[in-house]
Amino acid sequence: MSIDFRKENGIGKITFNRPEVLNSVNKEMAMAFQEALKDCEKDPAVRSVFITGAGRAFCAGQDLAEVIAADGPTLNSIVKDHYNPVISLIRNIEKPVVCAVNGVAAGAGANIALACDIIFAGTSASFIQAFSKIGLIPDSGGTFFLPRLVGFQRATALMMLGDKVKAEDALSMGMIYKMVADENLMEEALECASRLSQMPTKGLGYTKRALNFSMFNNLDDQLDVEEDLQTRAGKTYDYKEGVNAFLQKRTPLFKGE
Ligand code: T3D
Repeated sequence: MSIDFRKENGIGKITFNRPEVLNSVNKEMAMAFQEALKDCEKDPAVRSVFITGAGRAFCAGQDLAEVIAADGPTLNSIVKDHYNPVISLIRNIEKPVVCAVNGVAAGAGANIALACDIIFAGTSASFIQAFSKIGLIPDSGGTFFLPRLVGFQRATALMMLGDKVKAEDALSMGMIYKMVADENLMEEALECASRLSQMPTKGLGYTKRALNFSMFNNLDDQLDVEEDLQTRAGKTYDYKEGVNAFLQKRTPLFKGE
């Protein structure tokens, strides 16, 4: 199976599983990834999503052997049908998506990571906007997320030059949330996904929605978004539980409702 997908303890755990080709993405894998994300979106028992790669890489982007195959998908279909739905799903699932970048993340693989809510990377991980080296433009939301994460100038240079960014540099640029020793990466990133899965899922989902809007809203529009979503958050079970638990000096038990 090109994707290992399991649901455990409130976490939808997705592992890219083509290690022999550094988890590069072919059609089958793209579709399986989309199905797993849709399952996570629909299933109320899943309260956080975790994405990582098997073997020594996170994901080397598009499977380049597939694009030269006579019966392979067209470039247009690869972007429209494989990657765009993946990025839309990651951003629109109203649950936190944590990723653990365990090695190289190149091309679409780098940009799939950048679309996630919280990015952990192992010390030996790296990020490469590999597209320019083969005459392509960055896709999978890269031109949207990277300039917002690291600034326009750095994003332009990284995308034009295709230089490898080591995890420590990605951290100092603000591209990722945390760098963790390779041997502790899975434990720490999963711990984060587990913690999030016990938190008020609706509130986290509304937070994500507000952050999505903040990418293009002006302040007045964003204040309206906050007013609306705060009103909704205030109607959730978990809000009442959080306030009651605080006043009763006990640990809250959130249900994600
Ligand atoms: O038509 C379209 O392409 C549209 C889609 C665009 C989206 C994109 O993602 S475009 C960008 C595609 N990705 C790349 O250009 C990255 C290609 N890979 C690399 O540059 C290098 O493999 C890495 C820098 C990622 C890692 O280098 P290294 O030296 O650690 O490993 P390696 O020896 O290059 O790779 C190991 C194996 O994985 C090797 O196979 P082999 O020789 O052991 O049989 C290699 O061919 C395979 N592999 C790595 N990346 C890909 C791949 N096979 C197919 N597609 C790949 N992307």
